[in-house]
Amino acid sequence: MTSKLIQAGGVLCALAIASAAHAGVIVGASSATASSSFPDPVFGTVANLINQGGLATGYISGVTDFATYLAGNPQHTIQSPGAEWFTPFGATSATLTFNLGSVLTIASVAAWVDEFWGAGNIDVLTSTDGVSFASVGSFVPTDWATAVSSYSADVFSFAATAAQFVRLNLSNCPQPLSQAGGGCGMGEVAFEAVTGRVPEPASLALAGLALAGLAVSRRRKAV
Ligand SMILES: [Ca+2]
Ligand SMILES: [Ca+2]
Repeated sequence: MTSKLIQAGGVLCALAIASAAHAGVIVGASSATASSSFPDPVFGTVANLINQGGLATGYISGVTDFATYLAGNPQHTIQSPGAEWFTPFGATSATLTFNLGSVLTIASVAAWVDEFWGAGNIDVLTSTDGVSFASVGSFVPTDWATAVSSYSADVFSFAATAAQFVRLNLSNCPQPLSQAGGGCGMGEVAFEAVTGRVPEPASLALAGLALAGLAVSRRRKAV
């Protein structure tokens, strides 16, 4: 009986690890910079990418569950004022750098890519110091038709990595279904952080042992 109870504790422990490994919260950057921006604040304000401006449903940075929020398919407006950022006309590439405010463990990028210009390819790089960046991969975002009334996020996930800074290298701007002669355009960018949501194996093992011990002690009292 004792060994079965300990096994049960171990199973609960394993389940806790499995669910924690997939859980993450959505995090917005505290600041952002762009290699070039449209020469008009209505279209060239990079802060519009991290202010939740244009999102039909908002989130609480560091609190809202990332997967649950994105599963709700939150839409971004196609309107630009207070909500979107663009390069000057004719730019085929641009670099966006986001500062998360502190080093977190990042596992995904959610990017709402503008329907009017967009970006054909996005390389994702991370850094802990803002100086030395390493690639975690790249993705081809959805090419929205300019006629859409709103647009969804593309989620790019990668091996969890420690980062305070995330850089997006946009290229192949504008996208094929976008305005010819345009540049790069984005609506919003957010991140999935698993920091603080993954219990340390040592404390989980102790919790599992404590659970098993509790069960054993109850069994003994019953006897
Ligand atoms: Ca737009
Ligand atoms: Ca926005």
